Amino acid sequence: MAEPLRVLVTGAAGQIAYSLLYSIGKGDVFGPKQSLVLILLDIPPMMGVLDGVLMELQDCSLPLVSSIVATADPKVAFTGVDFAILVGAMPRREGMERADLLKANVKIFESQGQAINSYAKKTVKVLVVGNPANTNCLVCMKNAPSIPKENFTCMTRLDQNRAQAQIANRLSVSCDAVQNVIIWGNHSSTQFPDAAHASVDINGKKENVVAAVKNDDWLNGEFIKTVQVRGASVIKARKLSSAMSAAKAICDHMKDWWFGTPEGSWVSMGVYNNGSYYGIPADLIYSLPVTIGKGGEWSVVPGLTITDFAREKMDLTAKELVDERDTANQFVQP
Ligand code: NAX
Repeated sequence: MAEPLRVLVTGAAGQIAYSLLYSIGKGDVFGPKQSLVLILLDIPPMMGVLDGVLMELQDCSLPLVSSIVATADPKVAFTGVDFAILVGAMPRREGMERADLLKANVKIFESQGQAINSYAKKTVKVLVVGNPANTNCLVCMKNAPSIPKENFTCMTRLDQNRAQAQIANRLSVSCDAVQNVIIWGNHSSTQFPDAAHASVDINGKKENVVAAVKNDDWLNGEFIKTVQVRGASVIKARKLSSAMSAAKAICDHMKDWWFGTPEGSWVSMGVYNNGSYYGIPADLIYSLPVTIGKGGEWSVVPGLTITDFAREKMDLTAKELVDERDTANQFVQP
């Protein structure tokens, strides 16, 4: 079996991690032949709960897991990691202003970026899930200058999966028959779920989704809205935020980053924008369609036609990210 990979999950005592750790441990991300050291980081008050998670993971008796480390010490957690999945973040509490939330998260992601810079492998790949995911990822990346910017991504795969499922349901096909739906921008209600370039396999015949759905009003209206507010709809119904589907999306994101995307398909990830993609302002973590090679290097899908309708939506979500970045910058330690 290959040398174990060191995989860190932060927020390990939380609800997403509870589903995620089992899936990673049984091989859903790195495959059935890759052994793993699982590292679980949470904050000191959660160490009792984390101990319970550790016991349960041990009791799952997972052959791929060579050892498990549960800790509140970032140095222990980040040392030598190959992958860091940053799920833990400061949640929005009642009465909390958006700026207060950003302030608390800037602090967390500055210090985690610095820990990555000091202790992780220089080849580490980082996925930020904790919200506001795009801006947290940007802050983290900026605090780890010794790691390539391309190694930092944030998760919009849950939004992609939601969009794919909505279309599959509409066309009564299986989810994997729908490919190449794009999520542009922020993992927030300004995101733009875009089906214009997506395809669907109907009885072995590939068609463009727009042609197959035959209802532009739905695609430009209800479809977009449903995906944009899906997280809030889950909270309203469950009184808790998405966890099972978030864990599945993390696995999908990481698996594609590890194995690469299949020929002819792309996925959406929040990635660092240097200003050369689709007229999006530089210096943002913005969700784009990417293909991923076998070594994990991603490339933005080039040459897609952007309609005026799409342009407006892509710019709106970019503006929100610029505002978030500018607010976050006020709280950056000098
Ligand atoms: P929970 O509140 O259940 O768990 C979060 C855990 O993180 C807690 O155990 C907490 O103690 C820990 N934590 C807080 N600060 C930490 C730090 N500095 N270091 C290590 N651990 C820390 O939240 P959960 O439902 O698991 O959600 C986690 C995050 O994912 C939230 O920020 C949530 O908003 C975000 N989400 C992001 C999604 C995305 O698509 N990008 C979708 C799902 C989810 O809403």
